[in-house]
Amino acid sequence: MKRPIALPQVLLTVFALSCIAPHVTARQPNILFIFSDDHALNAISAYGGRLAEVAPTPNIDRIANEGALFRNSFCANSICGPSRACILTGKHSHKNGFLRNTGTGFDQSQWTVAKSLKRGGYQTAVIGKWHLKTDPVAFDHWDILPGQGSYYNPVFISMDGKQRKFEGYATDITTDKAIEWLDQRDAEKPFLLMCQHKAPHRTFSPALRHLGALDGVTIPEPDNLFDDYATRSKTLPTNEMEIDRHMTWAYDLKLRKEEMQGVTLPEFRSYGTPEYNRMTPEQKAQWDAHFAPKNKAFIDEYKTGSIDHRALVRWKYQRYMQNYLETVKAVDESVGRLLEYLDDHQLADNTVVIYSSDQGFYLGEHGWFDKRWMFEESFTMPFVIRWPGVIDPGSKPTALIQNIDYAPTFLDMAGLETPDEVQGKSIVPVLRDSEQQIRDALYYAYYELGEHAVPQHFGVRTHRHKLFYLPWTDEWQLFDLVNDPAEMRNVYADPGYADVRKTLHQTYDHLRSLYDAPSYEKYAPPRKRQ
Ligand code: SGN
Ligand code: CA
Repeated sequence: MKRPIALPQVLLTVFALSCIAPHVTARQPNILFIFSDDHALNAISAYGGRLAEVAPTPNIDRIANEGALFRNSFCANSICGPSRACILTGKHSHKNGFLRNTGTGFDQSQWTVAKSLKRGGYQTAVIGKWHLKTDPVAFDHWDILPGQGSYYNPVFISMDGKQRKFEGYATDITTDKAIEWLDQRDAEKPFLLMCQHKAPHRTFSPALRHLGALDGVTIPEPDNLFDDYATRSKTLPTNEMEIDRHMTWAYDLKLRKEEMQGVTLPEFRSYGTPEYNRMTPEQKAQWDAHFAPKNKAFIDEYKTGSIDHRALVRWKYQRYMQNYLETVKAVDESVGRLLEYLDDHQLADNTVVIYSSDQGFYLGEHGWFDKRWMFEESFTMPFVIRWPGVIDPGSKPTALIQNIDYAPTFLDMAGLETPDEVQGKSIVPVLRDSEQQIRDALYYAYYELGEHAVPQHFGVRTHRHKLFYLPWTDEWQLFDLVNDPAEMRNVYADPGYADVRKTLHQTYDHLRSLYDAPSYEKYAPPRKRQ
């Protein structure tokens, strides 16, 4: 027997509807959120970086050309799970509780944007990389990769809790699944679809059809591939993310153990070849046809002793970038397929399309791969967005935006209320008028306990400057991003920057207080580092 609905519940429902109803627009837009993992701005041609010519991304660029490209788009904490938690909650890590990848899992009892959208009439789905440890809540449909997921023949976990393996390439399969979901959704309701790729995350493994796409291309190097880390934190030289010392031969650079017989290559750590081991014999044959002759040629040359240290770093950089940029190709194709689907189904006009990635990535800048740091390459998130009839095509807003802004933005688009606890701001005013600004400065906090030997740090960035603090070594860093965009010179102690330093300290204190940031000790490791 059904229980009669209790009066307080009826009142609550009426109250909830009265909160929502007045703001709901006649046609709530669909939101297609295409999200990748570790995709640097420098590897998206619309951003016009040094790789734009050798590795164009025409489909991602299409979103920018038909909508807006945000160059000043940043994360709040440059690491996977935390960035995703910031997106879902609109809050900084210390408020949503998911401070680091190694934590206990996202607390699903808290408010999320999916909860409000679902309640506000949206159908919600998330497909692909999730990485929050606890199962998605408030998604009508989910089909996710376990943890980091795999590139080849990946396993997915679906809503029945079962794990199933799919033959093929993760980026393609994630896209297939997204399209399948679009095909069977309830066309009467608006949707939020989060299509979240594993690519181009480490191990930077391309779709087999793209192997060789960059053969014969010399990929431009960044000017600071051989950074000496002078003037900056003493922790930089000990980071474990150098192409030189920490990129692994088999795992990252695709030289299999069998191919390295008879030669001792200097190696920081060996992780083997888990992706190769997942492939079918036919797939391995395709892989080998591409890599084996190149690897042999390299090993033969290495044995002659003619490759000096710098040449070796340069060889690794080329190999790394070939794989990374070839991995991006399938991501761009995924975007193309999804845009085509919207066109073919007359959905383009009422669908907001966003392409973003959980944080940026080092593509050799400072000699690095990986992310974590508040330096530009990993602090930035690509953010291109198309919303026909609202955004002027080809806009390039300069507003400082952050991943905590996505949740309030989605709600604003849908005409739904944003709870007071949310710390981010809607960027809809900027979408309507690209000259608008929504803040003067952003707050950043990184809490991991030393993976890749990157220390915790906390800072602020304005349009022109960046100040951050490293509590483990008690060091401050200050950069002038106009005079020194590559962040090679820490000017914290420069008397010429005394006034700037003072103002930035005030901004830093103000933002820490505004966001109710914790003390440095609260989330520090139990014993003092360094
Ligand atoms: C793994 C990688 C790291 C990477 C983190 C975080 N190591 O631990 O290189 O920084 O993921 O990436 S690996 O040996 O497993 O490849 S994140 O995008 O999930 O935050
Ligand atoms: Ca990531």
